[in-house]
Amino acid sequence: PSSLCGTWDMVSNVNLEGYMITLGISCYLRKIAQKLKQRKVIEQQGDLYIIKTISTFRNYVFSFKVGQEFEEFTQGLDNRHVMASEICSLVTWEGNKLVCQQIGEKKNRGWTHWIEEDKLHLELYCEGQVCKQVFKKN
Ligand code: RET
Repeated sequence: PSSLCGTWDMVSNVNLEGYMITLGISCYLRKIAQKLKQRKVIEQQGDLYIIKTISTFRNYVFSFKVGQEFEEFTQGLDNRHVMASEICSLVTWEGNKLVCQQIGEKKNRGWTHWIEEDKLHLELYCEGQVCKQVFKKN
């Protein structure tokens, strides 16, 4: 599959609001997050992936190895923690899609990244809410 690596600028962002509500993110933070043009920087160092969500307000960075469970702390988002494995995340390839399941307190939470027509697509989902984002190469 084509590489996800690179710097990607947001072109569309549908239903971030619904996704953030299911995560219990405050109204104040949701209003800020809505207005941000996010940038996604995806890097690969050997089998380690680093995904950076960059904005003028706050960044969210995490890293993982495909196929290896990892503990995630969604700092600055909904601040769910790893202690007692509240969230345990696992990223795998499903065909050309990079798929993450975030197993924890929230049901049916995760995301999927893939490339389609030179665009980076990201679907974020949680408890029936789906946020759909598209990024173009910077
Ligand atoms: C920002 C700004 C501060 C408030 C919120 C944000 C949301 C970030 C999200 C990032 C998700 C990243 C994922 C990447 C997967 O590859 C923009 C940091 C709420 C929802 C899942």
